[in-house]
Amino acid sequence: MDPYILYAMPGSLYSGKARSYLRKQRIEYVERVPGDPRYTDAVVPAIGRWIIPVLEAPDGTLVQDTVDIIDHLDGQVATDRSAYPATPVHRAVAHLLELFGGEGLLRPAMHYRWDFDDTNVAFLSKDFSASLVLGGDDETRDGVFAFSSDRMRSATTAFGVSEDLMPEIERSYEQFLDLFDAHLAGSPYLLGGRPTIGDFGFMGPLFAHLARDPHPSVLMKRRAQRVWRWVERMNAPVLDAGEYGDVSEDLFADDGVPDSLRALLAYIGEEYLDEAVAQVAAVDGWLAEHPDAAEGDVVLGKPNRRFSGTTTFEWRGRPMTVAVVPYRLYLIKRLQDAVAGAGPDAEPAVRAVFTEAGLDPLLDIRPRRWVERADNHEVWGPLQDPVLPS
Ligand SMILES: N[C@@H](CCC(=O)N[C@@H](CS)C(=O)NCC(=O)O)C(=O)O
Repeated sequence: MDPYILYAMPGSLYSGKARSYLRKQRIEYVERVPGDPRYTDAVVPAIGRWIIPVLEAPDGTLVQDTVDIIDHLDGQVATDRSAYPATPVHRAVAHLLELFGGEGLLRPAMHYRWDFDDTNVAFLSKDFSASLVLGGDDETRDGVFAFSSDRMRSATTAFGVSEDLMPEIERSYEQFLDLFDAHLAGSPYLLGGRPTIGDFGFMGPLFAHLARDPHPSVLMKRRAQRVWRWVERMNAPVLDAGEYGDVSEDLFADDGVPDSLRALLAYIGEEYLDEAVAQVAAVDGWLAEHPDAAEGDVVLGKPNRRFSGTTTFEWRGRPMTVAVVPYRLYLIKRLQDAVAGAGPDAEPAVRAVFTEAGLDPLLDIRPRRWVERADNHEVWGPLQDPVLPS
């Protein structure tokens, strides 16, 4: 059988999530960069936008989006190696961690990549252009980096980075490192002895930006050695947990959540709940103003439109304005679907853990249309009664 192909690049946030999954599951794959003509000639026209990662299966099927890539592959691995925990609390927590990792940690990832040019930019320039152009002279490469980095730099403000809030963003990230590092004292992965979608969600920002770019990599190594080791472990095709001794690959016993993980969840409740709620409310507001948007329509009309305006919420006692990203609703819906799928008997245990962390509103909030996915695009779901904070 031909191997899978992952169109990706080392410095790309979401590529790190998909690559880690392929490696941890020991799936044979080769990686191609977006500078490869096959990406431009075949993948972009088929997917309808420039986006990475994209997985090409041996039968030629193209799968875009890390959630769908993991789903596509996870159906083929042994149940006891699935990235989706079988028990309800772990499963819901894994969805929440995937959301926070891929979307919530974007802010420190962007800040530490683009606001430290003295230490970062020489590396970034070579690293980006090596994947974006195959061959080419230095002048071409520098031009490609200038173009792509301008876009990404301006995206930092879309994710809430401003001069004013930078010190607080750094304090918040340092607190995150301390909590995650403390949790890793007890287990090699977030939910115990093997990685779940929560770990893969964390891996995007923590690998591509925060462990790899020069400035934040030193911070992580100095402040949170266990987190740095977790990143290394998440790229290894073996357990890579020697420092834990004779550790089992099971998740925590009895669907349990240790105190160190409860502390991390409480941090996510403090840091991210208001933002997530504001995103859902803002997408609902957009839908109220666009009653023509119908079930199955591509969200915002074009697959490469990612933002539906801005929203402002209170973060650490200060107003923060960010872009509204409808895609996040896809992740929140999947969290709620996982809880519903576990059945009414399982719900109280999930709710207790979420309530303790102040995250229970995420179990109930609902816009008038969810974001779903079809044919590698985000599409609107059916109309429903919204449930929003008053
Ligand atoms: N939801 C997507 C996000 C993928 C994504 O945003 N990838 C970035 C690179 S890390 C990208 O291709 N950005 C291109 C652009 O925004 O134009 C996933 O999980 O795969």
